[in-house]
Amino acid sequence: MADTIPNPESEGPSGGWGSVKSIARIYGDTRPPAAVVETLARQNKPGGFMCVACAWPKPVNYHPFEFCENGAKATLSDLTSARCTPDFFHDHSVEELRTWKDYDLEQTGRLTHPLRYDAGTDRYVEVTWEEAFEKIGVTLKVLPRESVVFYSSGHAGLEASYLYALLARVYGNNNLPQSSNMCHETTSVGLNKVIGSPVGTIVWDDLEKADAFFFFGQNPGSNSPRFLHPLQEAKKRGARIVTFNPVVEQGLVSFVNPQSPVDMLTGHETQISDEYLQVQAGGDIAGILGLCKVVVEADDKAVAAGAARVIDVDFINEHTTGLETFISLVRQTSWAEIERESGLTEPAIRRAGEIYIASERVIGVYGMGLTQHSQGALNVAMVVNLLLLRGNIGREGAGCCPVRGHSNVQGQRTVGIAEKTKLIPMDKLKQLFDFDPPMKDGTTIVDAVKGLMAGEIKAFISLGGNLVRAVPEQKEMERAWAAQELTVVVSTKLNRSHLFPAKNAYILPCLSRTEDDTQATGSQAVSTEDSFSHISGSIGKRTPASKHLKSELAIVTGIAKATLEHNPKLKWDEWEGDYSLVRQLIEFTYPKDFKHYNDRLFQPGGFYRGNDAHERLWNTEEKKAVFTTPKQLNALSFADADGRFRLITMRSNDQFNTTIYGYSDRFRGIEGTRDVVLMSKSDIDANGLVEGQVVKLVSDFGDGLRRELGGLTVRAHNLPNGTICAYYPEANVLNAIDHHDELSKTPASKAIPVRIEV
Ligand SMILES: Nc1nc2c(c(=O)[nH]1)N[C@H]1C(S)=C(S)[C@@H](COP(=O)(O)OP(=O)(O)OC[C@H]3O[C@@H](n4cnc5c(=O)[nH]c(N)nc54)[C@H](O)[C@@H]3O)O[C@H]1N2
Ligand SMILES: Nc1nc2c(c(=O)[nH]1)N[C@H]1C(S)=C(S)[C@@H](COP(=O)(O)OP(=O)(O)OC[C@H]3O[C@@H](n4cnc5c(=O)[nH]c(N)nc54)[C@H](O)[C@@H]3O)O[C@H]1N2
Ligand SMILES: [Mo]
Repeated sequence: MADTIPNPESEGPSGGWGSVKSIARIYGDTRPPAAVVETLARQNKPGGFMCVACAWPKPVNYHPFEFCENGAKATLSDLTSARCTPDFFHDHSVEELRTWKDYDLEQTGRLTHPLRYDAGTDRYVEVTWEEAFEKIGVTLKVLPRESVVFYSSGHAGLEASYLYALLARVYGNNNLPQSSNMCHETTSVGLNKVIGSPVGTIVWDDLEKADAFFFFGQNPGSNSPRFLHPLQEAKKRGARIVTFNPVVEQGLVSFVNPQSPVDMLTGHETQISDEYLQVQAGGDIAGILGLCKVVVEADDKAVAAGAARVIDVDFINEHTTGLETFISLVRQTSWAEIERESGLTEPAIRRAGEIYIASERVIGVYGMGLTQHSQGALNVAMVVNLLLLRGNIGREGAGCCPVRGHSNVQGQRTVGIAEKTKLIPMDKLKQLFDFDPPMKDGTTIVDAVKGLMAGEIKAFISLGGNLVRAVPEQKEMERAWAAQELTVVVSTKLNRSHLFPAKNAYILPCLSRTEDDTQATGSQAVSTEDSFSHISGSIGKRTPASKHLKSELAIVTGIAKATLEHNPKLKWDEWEGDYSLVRQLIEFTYPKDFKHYNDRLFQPGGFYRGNDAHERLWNTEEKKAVFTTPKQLNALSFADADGRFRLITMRSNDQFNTTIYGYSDRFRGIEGTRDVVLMSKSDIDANGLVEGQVVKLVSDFGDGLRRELGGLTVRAHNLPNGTICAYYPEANVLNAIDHHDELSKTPASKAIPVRIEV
């Protein structure tokens, strides 16, 4: 057992009464109608609706309330009684709204009417759907095809997403970047490179059989709280948990199950992590190399003693390539180098390594703490190296578990929202719809932002999201966004991306997944894919927030009809009237993944679309799983220098990305403000600062551009020296667009080089 982890800042364990209070506060704030409990009870169950927040899987044997603090907040915020109407926009100019905080924009409530920007009055005004679609179509028709981007955030269901990708391709490009370009693109590209799977390899049963979980840079307590239930169960049966994270995250320390009356009454806490390694930001490559060194040393001893091998020799011989060069680097690298680059001690890494060796079945879990770095793909490859050493992929109770963000972010990629043409069965599309699909790769988010800044991108359609607020280079992005010919944002709530309108700008308000979606043939279901590649149907029952809302699918078909030339194979009206026809198209396009799609839509726990790596079939170039020899020992693109810090941009449990529900980060003990910079006490002292002092962070990327964020109060926090934290999205102004994962171009949001100015 690890020493007790000092976490004086936290208000107590994650889950528990704190989470109930925190949900109740949103409930109070957002005043949902009385049937809200009934709605929450239907969340994530067969025949119910699938959570609008994250992509954590839905178990077959669900709890009475299969939702968490995070999901409940997202649902309640969709069910708010507050309405953001044309009258509101009459009262507030866009210039004025730009001075509002993200939280205040969110509080205006659900958007109710389609809106058009009127430059003369600097206001959004009501517009009919017919006029909006027609004007959007007119503008799109004359623009060069390459200059238009079709962005999506991972909310929309598989049906709308499939048609959205089709719209872009028939229009004439593959410019289909997605929020995962800022998130798990490192997985889509990096994991795919080494095991031939762009997604995680485990399923629910594996969670129940694992002997150990190794967490790298993923924070289940805030970001996927339903994960804490299987973790709690795992602890009860004696599984071990090891965490690599610079920040002591409460959900990885202890948990009181808010779904368990006994736990709630007795305050019974489950200790989560057996070992908590506060690696410095960007230090995981060295840290994991250290774990591998422990394994290799133990294996050498076993060989010398004629004992059973520690590495899985049979698996490695049959299934992998690259072990020798990797192992020789492991042997060459000294513990002194590992300690320096990871910020961890050899004994701490040894204790974690011993747990790895002692555990028959291990799951490697990771999130943004690994993916959002300059060498994010190398981080991911290192987790795979560790797992491969003992055959921990493609075996019961073992595997690789990247935890996805948005509820359908993985699924949107599965059904064609992708900028890379090699991922798309273009021949099938040609056959189905009788057109010549564009064969040139489309743009990633990084390239789209650069294209915007260069004036090459003229129009952005956004199916959800808040791109202007979510990307690096925010100040420049706001200017470039507004300089376009056309912006169309399909949204449920007002956000900052709406406040930099292009010459022609539209806000198109859509239904939430909790709401009834009635079309020509009756009430429609949609579907989503979770982090374990299971697909579940979802039916909303709530009365829509406004009678003027359209479903995301109907908005896509509306734009398509107004923009594309007539083609009898494109039956937008029929598809809009009956979503099961779209599911048939998806099944035809992706027969292996979506067999009997309509029949299996409501299978409890969702239906599994399979994963070759789970079966030890490796779709890599080498047709094997690949050991990667790291070319450097940290995940950074810059060297340490005096006064330079590695800035982590962090999320609280009181936000969902750019949506800020409140100012209570209770797990970290930060209340009433987000304008803080967290530092270790010794860094505060060493830099001549005092707690409570207000400072400015300045980008130290080295390209000569001045990027700064002021007004941040210094707070002492339990952190490794050299690593500091500030909140995302506020801190996005500090990141440079060229600071991204080398392989996948995912912005490096977790170790931004900065200096502190007073
Ligand atoms: N409540 C809530 N839930 C969410 C979201 C939200 O904003 N709020 N967002 C959703 C989305 S889109 C996503 S992608 C997921 C994100 O969920 P996560 O993947 O958990 O993302 P983060 O919280 O950004 O970062 C995860 C952890 O990485 C740690 N970390 C930072 N740098 C490093 C490093 O160099 N090494 C290591 N080992 N750790 C590091 C941070 O301290 C943090 O605890 O959550 C989803 N769920
Ligand atoms: N510095 C820094 N930057 C980051 C990150 C980080 O950790 N640090 N994380 C990155 C990550 S992981 C991600 S995923 C991106 C997120 O980037 P985005 O996905 O673009 O942003 P969100 O904040 O999730 O989008 C919120 C908006 O979506 C709309 N919305 C909500 N529900 C629905 C719906 O059902 N349908 C539609 N059409 N719209 C809806 C609402 O209008 C809301 O304002 O940000 C990235 N940026
Ligand atoms: Mo994400």
